[in-house]
Amino acid sequence: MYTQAMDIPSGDRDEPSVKSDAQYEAEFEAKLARGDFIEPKDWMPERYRKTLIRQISQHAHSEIVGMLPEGGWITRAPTLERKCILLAKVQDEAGHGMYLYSAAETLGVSRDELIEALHSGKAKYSSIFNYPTKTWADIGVVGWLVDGAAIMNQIPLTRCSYGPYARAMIRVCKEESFHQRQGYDLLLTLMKGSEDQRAMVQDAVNRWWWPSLMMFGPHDSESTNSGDSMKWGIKRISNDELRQKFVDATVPQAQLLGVSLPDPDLKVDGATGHWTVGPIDWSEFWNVVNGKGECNEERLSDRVKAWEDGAWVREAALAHAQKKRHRDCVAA
Ligand code: BYC
Repeated sequence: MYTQAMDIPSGDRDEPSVKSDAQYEAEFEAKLARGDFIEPKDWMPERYRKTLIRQISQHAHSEIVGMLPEGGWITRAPTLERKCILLAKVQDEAGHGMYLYSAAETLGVSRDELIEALHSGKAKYSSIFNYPTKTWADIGVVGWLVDGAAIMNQIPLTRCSYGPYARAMIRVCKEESFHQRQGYDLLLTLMKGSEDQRAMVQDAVNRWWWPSLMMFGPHDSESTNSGDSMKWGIKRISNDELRQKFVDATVPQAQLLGVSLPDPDLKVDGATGHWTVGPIDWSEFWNVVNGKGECNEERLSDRVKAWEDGAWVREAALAHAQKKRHRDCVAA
């Protein structure tokens, strides 16, 4: 229903062509080597297309499911200003989901297929959104750490080899930057408040620190998709390198805020100057990714309910578009 009908490159090309697959492949490789974008109508290897659909759609689902943990706090924000900020942030996430679904559609998959995969539990979305937001401080910590990790991961994606994904990321990153700053600002305010408010911030940091580090995905040695994705310029920086950049950027922010990070092994490596962290609990990560996190079931059922409750909006939009098309035809 929402698919942008586009010509997409495929193995069975419409026009008779004198080029062999090897020539197409060589052109594709040459474009990557020059740093040119691959665009929707360009020839691309089937595995490149599938990898992009997988990553972009998982990313889109994450933005959409990511509205849920924060959305529930809009009515409970403590001031009008905080409510406006949170409302704007959650709406931004919806917009990110829409750009990303559109980018995935340019690869020849329909939005209906993608949404069906999410709602049936087949598709993955970021592990981070299967944790509960228990207090108002969680909203600050989600902005600071979760959006902070998201920016670290997404900035290199603005240079990804697939044009529509890279261009979508430029706007997304600008908005994520506002999201991160509003979270940090919220926390700075709470830290200037009462003893209880400071304790609430520390408790939220204790719960979100490790899941935020897991957002970057498994260690490079365990990352099944990285080899191809790095070769094709979809990923520019590895999971572990991005995680390290995030830790190095975040530890001084925690110090400024006046919170401790829940890792007894956290220390500066004298030789490299980097902050090193203790071991990550990958069994927890895989448990959450495989549907057994604290909120997996709730997130999916809330998402399906939101989709079903919104059916009348989609029907009304379609009826309006049909009426307009009919009027335009009559007028022409
Ligand atoms: N959660 O080979 P790997 C946001 C899966 S939204 C769940 O390293 P890849 C925000 C991975 O899919 C933030 N699954 O994978 C929104 C793969 O399984 P499959 C979302 C994960 O793709 C609202 C397997 O583990 N950001 O910021 O090379 C409010 C092996 O991993 C996760 C994006 O989606 C995970 N954390 O690298 C606030 C960014 N990590 O698919 C904030 C775009 C890994 O083979 N995505 N897996 O079955 C990426 O950059 C990459 O997909 C990842 C993973 C770095 C996440």
